[in-house]
Amino acid sequence: MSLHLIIGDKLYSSWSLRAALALDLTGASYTEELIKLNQPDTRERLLKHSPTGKVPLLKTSLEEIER
Ligand SMILES: N[C@@H](CCC(=O)N[C@@H](CS)C(=O)NCC(=O)O)C(=O)O
Repeated sequence: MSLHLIIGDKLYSSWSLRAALALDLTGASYTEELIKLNQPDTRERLLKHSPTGKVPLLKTSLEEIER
């Protein structure tokens, strides 16, 4: 199963940091995509992935998980 984690800056977004840490600890391989927060295009970029416009978002080959 493929795992693609979309996050914001880990320095500002503890939600993103927690998701990345949790995935790292599982040892699973995954790809990571950073969307810089507080930029003019942040909202537009987030909405391309997530209807809530929030990160983190984990896309798997089966489903998408927001937490
Ligand atoms: N998933 C959490 C919140 C996640 C969240 O608030 N993420 C922030 C970054 S920490 C976000 O995506 N903000 C969008 C933005 O800054 O435009 C929840 O639903 O309670």
